[in-house]
Amino acid sequence: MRENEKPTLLTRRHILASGVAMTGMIARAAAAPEPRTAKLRLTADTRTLGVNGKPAQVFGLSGPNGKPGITLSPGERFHVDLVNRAGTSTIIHWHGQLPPWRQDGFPWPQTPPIPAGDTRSYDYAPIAGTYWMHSHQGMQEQRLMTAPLIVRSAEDVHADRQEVVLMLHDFSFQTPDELLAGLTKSNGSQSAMPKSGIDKAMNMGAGSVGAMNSGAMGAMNMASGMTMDLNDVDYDAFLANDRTLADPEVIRTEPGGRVRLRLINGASATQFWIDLGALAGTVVAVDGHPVRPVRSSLLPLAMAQRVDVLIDLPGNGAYPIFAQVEGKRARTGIVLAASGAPVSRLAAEAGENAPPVDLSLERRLEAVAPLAPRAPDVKHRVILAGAMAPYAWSMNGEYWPNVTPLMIAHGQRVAIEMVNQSTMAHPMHLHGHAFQVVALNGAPLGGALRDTVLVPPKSSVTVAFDADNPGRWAFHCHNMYHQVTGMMTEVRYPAII
Ligand SMILES: [Cu+2]
Repeated sequence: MRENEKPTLLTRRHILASGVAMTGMIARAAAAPEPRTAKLRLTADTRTLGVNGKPAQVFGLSGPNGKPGITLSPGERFHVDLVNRAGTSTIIHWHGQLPPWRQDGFPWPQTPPIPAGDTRSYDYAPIAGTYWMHSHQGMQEQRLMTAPLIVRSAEDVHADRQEVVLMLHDFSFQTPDELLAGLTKSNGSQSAMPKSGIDKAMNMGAGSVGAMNSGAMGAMNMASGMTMDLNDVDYDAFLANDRTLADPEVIRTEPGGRVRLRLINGASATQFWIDLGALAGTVVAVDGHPVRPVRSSLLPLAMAQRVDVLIDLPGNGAYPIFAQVEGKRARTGIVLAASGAPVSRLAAEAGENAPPVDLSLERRLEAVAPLAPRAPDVKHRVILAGAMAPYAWSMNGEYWPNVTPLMIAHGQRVAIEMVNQSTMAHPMHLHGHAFQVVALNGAPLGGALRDTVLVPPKSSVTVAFDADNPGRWAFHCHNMYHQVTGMMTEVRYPAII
């Protein structure tokens, strides 16, 4: 692990003089007094992944060391050349980061996608925490154009703990176009068809929840016996760091050591329950932002969300970290194992279906650095609607790109109430701002700072933020099939050209 390596001290002059050839050495200089100034290279590419014993062509984003994504040291700028070798145009969004809007990686007319073969440069001051990056072009995210973006804090560097990143994906051998055609039935074919809305409806009043429920279920949903929809797509596999449970990643740990587990849900249309099994976890951050510690071993993780968990390993054993798909028995995961500890084969399915991902954790979260108390200057109410048939999803009755921007002005305190009138949960993501969760179903809350919040069926969630980053910002559902069928709008400051 990086923190166990001997720091390499380099002066600014050395770094500048040595240029790109020094990048590898500089990358290990975690404790150096001067932040790195060299540019990092990030390559968007294609790769072959083995899934269920078969090869699959997918996209990838590899950093300077050839591994997925980028890890930055404390104080280091996000100074990156993004090289497009994907064979098609692309644009990469730095999910949850707060760059100037033209560096956000969204295909606005002012910031078009990067043509195949071209390079685009980025340079901004990142915020520390667990973030990720993904394509915002077409349906490339569905084909795994995603990677971790980890910005380490000074505390991370000095703490005596191992850092482990666990990134989740859903995977299908069908193309995103085929999956979407099945959902919208636009191809008229039955062969590439995901489950119908009726087949996959899960009656919440029928006691069909698994052992994981243990009081975590949203009471409103239980009480109403409402039918809700889960898992639009039937995936062929669920991946943890690109691997299934048939051949999971085994991360060797120190006996009795401490781990900071950085979990990222990079799936296109799947939500998970993180199950730490025998291990006790302490949640210390969500979506990169510190929260007051919450003890839990069972953590809901909506699409695009992250959660950081501190885990004290009890001894010399091997400890699986499972991620179980909501409404299903299917799961994926990794293993934390002391060196030499035998790792037994793990069943690909849990004993019972997991319940729907809910707000049970959200309710318990408190930001370490909440917004200053202040009444909102502007309130927007956004109705989330849609259905499985016809398959289309909207915000305030509008379908992207035919939308009316939500206008805000620099310096305002903004509140957005999201009211979900549909029977499906929507993980809602706002670009360019960290918001605080301030009410759940109208009940006030001094909740977490985040960039993505789940709005369960027939529920409302209110978030607030300070308008401090002028530009054009996407605001959308992070279920990729909801987004591409319309569930996206714009939050806009005046006088942006
Ligand atoms: Cu949605």
